[in-house]
Amino acid sequence: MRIVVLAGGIGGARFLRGLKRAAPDAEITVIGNTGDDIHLFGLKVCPDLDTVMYTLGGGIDEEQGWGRADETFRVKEELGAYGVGPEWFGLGDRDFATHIVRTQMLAAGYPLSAVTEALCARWKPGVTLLPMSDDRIETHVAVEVDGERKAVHFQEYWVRLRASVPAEAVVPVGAEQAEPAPGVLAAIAAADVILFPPSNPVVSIGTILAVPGIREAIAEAGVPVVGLSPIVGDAPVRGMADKVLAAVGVEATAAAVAAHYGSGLLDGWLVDTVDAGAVAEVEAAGIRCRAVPLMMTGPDATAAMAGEALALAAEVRG
Ligand code: FO1
Repeated sequence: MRIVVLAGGIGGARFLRGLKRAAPDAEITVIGNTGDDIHLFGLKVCPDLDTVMYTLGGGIDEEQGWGRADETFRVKEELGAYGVGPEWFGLGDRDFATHIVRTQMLAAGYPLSAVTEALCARWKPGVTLLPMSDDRIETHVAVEVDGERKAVHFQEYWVRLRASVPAEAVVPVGAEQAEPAPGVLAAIAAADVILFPPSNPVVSIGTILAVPGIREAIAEAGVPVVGLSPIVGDAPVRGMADKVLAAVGVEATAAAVAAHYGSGLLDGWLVDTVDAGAVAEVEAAGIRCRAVPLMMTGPDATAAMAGEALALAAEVRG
């Protein structure tokens, strides 16, 4: 079975670990979000691609959900000693190697998709990891700070500001001129199932869908598209999805996120058991809905969730 998964950072990566357990024989292609990418110290950092690669490759800092395990920060400290920032983005020594290799391959003319393939040759994530695009796309957030309205890079909003100020707008800069990376549309066309894991619906999955051609390809794929709510009990499970959902005028509820994707895209939607009351509302929107445990409390729970998503896809297929 060929499964295509649109993934952001931590939530998507953890879900993928469960999906690999639930469907060990499946051919999984991950379309990774690159809107979180940031250029720091002359290096290109791809947080969501790296989080998937490290999580599935066994190198992730499990407790943080991002960055490498057993990390040290000597280079960051030395940069700080030179007064070279930003100090608010924690790049570790092991992680720096990934960004150095990526940046020198990009400088040699390799597209991001080829670079990602090369990095994955080391990590062997057990999935095909494709960036959503080889073109530069960076999410910026319009905020009002000290009475001044400005656009900050997503990472500054997320990490330095901790999403403590309302996001007035979220803009994937460059998306309109971008193209899907090689293999992305082909993977969607060849898929038997397409899954939206509990990643951020605005800055992760929303950004992937903003690449011209991807949303249309999924809508026209003619195969079950099933999503899992990142919102449980009217609050995001992790991260601050509610902050960016507000920016796009979407309530932080499991039903509102399903409606946000829409029945033109979604065939099925999993909500957590605490949101069982939302099932009727989602079904009324033309999206098949089931209430199952959605807390990724460990590998067994995550594998069970992934199994439920595949079961709903089978039910939708009929
Ligand atoms: N998140 C933080 O909250 N603080 C950090 O200092 C931080 C550093 C960092 C470095 C590399 C990387 O790949 C991810 C990092 N993240 C950090 C997480 C990152 O902001 C998020 O994973 C995504 O951008 C949102 O999904």
